[in-house]
Amino acid sequence: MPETLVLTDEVADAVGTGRPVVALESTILAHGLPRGENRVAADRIEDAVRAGGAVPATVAVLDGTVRIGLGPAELDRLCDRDGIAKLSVRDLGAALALGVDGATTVASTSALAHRAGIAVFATGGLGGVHREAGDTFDVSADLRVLGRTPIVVVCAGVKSILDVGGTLEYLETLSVPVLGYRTDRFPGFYLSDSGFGVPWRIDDAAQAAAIQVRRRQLGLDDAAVVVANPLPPDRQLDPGLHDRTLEQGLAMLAAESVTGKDVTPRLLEFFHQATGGASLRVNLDLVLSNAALAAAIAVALAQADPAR
Ligand code: PSU
Ligand code: MN
Repeated sequence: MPETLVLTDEVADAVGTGRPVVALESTILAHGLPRGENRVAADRIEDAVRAGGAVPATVAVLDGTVRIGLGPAELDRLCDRDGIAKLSVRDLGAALALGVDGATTVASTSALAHRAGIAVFATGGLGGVHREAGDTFDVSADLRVLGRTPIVVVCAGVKSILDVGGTLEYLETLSVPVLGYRTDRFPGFYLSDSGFGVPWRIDDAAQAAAIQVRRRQLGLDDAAVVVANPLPPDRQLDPGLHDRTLEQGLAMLAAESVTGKDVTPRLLEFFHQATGGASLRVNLDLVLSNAALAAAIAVALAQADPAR
């Protein structure tokens, strides 16, 4: 039998000696960013983690093996090829048994990173409750998996295409804490403020680490901690452009009957085209910012709880 979980030597060494590691997802590379841009972004995101003093570990499935940490050739393969599957947790068994290549979502990256001993994960935006969820039952698997996976996830909130209030209610039901980083507002991915507040505000990485340490001490850390990190308002997508594009994008999804796991990639692509690349710049900006903050939290957590 092949190994199921393969760590690079660098990641295995860092995990084994308690040094800071940040997991990164691959769906944003393979399905969230356009070809060409995605490969450049992959390096820049890893560089942002390294600059913050942590080891990056991009997660994917290659030839039916879970890889925790990817080299340049593997990132090329993920970013440049057709036929990379989008793998949530439910897809992992099939992907491994059938030997496919696939990118991991927030749900599957969190679950796999935790199994590899990694405590912090950076992404762009979480999946959530879709606007028509009452009829379609489209609630991202990200939420349920975060409800049972002890990892700190740094994100820029959830995409504005979602039912943001419904998503926050669902996270409350799952006992997933949501911490606003230097803000009282829950970010809306492209927008600095989704229109909803957060239950807790933190002002530095050490506070995020302290919260996770206290949860561990209580034995109540079975769910993830979401750290919501907004872009500053002067770097967000222009709200007027955002609202127009969202309306057109939702109409496009309905007209083309896009459903299921194709919704998120199609809408991101639509935004990137309809805004003439403005949303792409914002998307990259927020992922880099999240990677840097995740590195700072991983460093603080390694200092605060070296025993783990
Ligand atoms: N946010 C982004 N780009 C993405 C995603 C989120 O900026 O590509 C991906 C993440 O991998 C997330 C997934 O887990 O979309 C959610 O997909 P769905 O809505 O089908 O659950
Ligand atoms: Mn969905």
